[in-house]
Amino acid sequence: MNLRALNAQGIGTVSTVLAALDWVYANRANATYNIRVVNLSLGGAAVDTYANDPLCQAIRQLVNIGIVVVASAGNRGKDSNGSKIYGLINSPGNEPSVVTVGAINTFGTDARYDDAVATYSSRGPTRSHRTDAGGVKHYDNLMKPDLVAPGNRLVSAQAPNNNLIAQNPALDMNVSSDPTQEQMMLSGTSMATPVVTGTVALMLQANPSLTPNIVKMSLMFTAQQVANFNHLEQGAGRLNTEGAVRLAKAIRTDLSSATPLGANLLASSPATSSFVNGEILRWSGGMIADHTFIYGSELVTKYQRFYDLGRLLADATLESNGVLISDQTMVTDGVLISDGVLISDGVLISDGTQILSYGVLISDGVLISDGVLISDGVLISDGVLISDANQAAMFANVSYNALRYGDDTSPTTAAAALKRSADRLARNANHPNRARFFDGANESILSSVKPSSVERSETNPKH
Ligand SMILES: [Ca+2]
Ligand SMILES: [Ca+2]
Repeated sequence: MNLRALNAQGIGTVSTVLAALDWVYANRANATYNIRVVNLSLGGAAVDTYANDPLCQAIRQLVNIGIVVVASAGNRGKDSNGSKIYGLINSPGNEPSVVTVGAINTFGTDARYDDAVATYSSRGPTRSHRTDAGGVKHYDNLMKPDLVAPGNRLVSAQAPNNNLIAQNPALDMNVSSDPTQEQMMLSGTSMATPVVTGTVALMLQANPSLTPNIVKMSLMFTAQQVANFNHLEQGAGRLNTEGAVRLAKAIRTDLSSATPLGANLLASSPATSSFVNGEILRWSGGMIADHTFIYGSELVTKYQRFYDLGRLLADATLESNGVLISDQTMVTDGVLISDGVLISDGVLISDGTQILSYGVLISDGVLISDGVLISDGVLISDGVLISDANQAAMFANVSYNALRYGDDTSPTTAAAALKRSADRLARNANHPNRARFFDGANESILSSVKPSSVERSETNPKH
């Protein structure tokens, strides 16, 4: 279904997107449509807390009735100088129940060990907020994105009379003289998002009984952590379609809100790694839940209360004296909460504990030593203050450039990424259980699931 929330220039308003989401809700029982997943390759500046954001509210309504909603993180991961920026996840990517997708650069190779998070892919935490009666801002500070997927220089369907092509002829791949068969190249989290949405469709085809929270957990649990990027950049890791679909097939089909906490989740036990193009992809084994990373095999071996419709993954946790602990009514004892991320007065901090298995820390890698700090309401990058008005204009430009040009995929750049990941390659090379499942070609096929290219945009619908 293509609900055309954006116009031919890739621009729409919150109200047009809301109308589309309302249409999905109104048609929820239509067996002919059988809508199970919604792709939102769009977004605008996230200002109001998700609790008050009408897009987030409309999405929550869909998720609560069993529809998976996938949204792009945004293309505002750097400023016009190329400096890394945190805290500019778009709305509705700031909604806790949505699956928020960032972009990776595959460098045009099937191999995954050279992959890197795209420089422009928006980074968490979410900075949407409410202001209390005393004028104090309270930030959502959710860890986002939830995962990342290929989104850099993807070639996919081109709508006829395409405005982007008219303005940027170099994006035209000229693969056919038939305008309805043409293809174009685009970059950005809007391209990465339908790769995840296509995977969700495959998961629900394999097991239609999955709740949105089980789908979201499975996407993250099977994701492969990308070396040298933290959770605020890559979420739980890189999409692993093979693993996610295999896990979906292994999950029981008779689960419901009547299923007791701790009951078997699996009908059969899948291996917790994947083998793709000769590489072993170790599953992350956990999931992002609002303010932390939660992990443990019981996420997939036992039914968790927060898998029910109407729950959030973050219902697994409670905050106690500024520290997140597990909610024993929601989660089994074998599920653990990373102590690498704490909450203090609403601000994400890290106690320096390693929370990614490939040696990336939040505290030493990014928020401190990169010179990127997050203070109340204002993003400070390398000591440069960016005013809100300038920020809007600058990021509109940065986002458009990301869409058109993406990141460099040259061999030199790829070689640098390869070097960073050489240790992982060494670990993977001699694994005894190597096999082929998916490769880069399959990713291209999945990306064609999205609607016609002309309608996707990172344009801010609120301006
Ligand atoms: Ca690659
Ligand atoms: Ca053409």
